[in-house]
Amino acid sequence: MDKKAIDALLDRFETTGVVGPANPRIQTIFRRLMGDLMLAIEELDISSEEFWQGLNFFAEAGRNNEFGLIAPGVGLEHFLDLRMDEAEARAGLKGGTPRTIEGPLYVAGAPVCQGEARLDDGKTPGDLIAMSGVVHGADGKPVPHAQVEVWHADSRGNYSYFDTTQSPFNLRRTIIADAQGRYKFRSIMPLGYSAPAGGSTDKLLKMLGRHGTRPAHIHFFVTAPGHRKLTTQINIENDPHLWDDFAFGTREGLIPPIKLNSDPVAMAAMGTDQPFQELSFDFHLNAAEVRAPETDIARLRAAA
Ligand code: MBD
Ligand code: FE
Repeated sequence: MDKKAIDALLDRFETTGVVGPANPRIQTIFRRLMGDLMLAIEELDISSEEFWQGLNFFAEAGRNNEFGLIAPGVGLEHFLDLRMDEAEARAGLKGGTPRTIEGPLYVAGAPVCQGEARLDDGKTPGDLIAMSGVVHGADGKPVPHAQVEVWHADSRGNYSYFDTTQSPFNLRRTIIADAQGRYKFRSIMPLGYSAPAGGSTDKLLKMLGRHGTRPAHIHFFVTAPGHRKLTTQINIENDPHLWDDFAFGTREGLIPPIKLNSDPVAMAAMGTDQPFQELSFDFHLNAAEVRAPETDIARLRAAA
């Protein structure tokens, strides 16, 4: 079948069974994607068996609620980041902390803490970490009371809420920075997440000869009035998967040095007799009044 025959078929789809006005945006997108799919079937000579296998794969992925994981795993979520970077560059925006993918594991409604927080519930095994920094605004000055939402996996790579063995909102907090824009928290060292074994993402990645593992990371939403929302992560340096992230989330500028603090005074202040890992990372936000697409992206998210 050639392009003309496919086009004629798509014309018929737009003029058959019509009972009212179409949503023109959906109609345009639908026509394009359907036409591209038909062309791919034609040019790759996709068999009927392959077609139904593919359909069943999507159906199962839906039943497993894994499309939110497939999107980063096939690089589409990173692709959206690259498009947003380009849109911001065109709008004349430069500087600012690099964005990177949100992923599917944020949960709205975490406890709100002023200035500092303890993220772990005290019964989660893992090495103590301490992280702190300052939120800077478009003028380079600290932003008083900026909001820092933080979430990360436990030492097995699992996220609370999705892992029902963890306590509610374990390793998740909303920290309101102090009057000097400073935030700090203590928690436990995360391990990189892996796509669930035997799931749709895992099956797809295996067929592509790929693993489904991320390097250890900590997620952030940083928001402040008058500024564009920042969605980002920091990575734990030295992770073997640092530059081999199945979700393509690692970026230059998001790998702060980590150092062991063995100062007895600092250890005592943390209530521990063991040295602990320390990280410092400042966030730099961009001004809101810019002709680039919104970064506060509406999407379906879990809420406890
Ligand atoms: C994660 O923890 C994550 O951050 C992403 C982007 C995808 C899957 C799991
Ligand atoms: Fe994650």
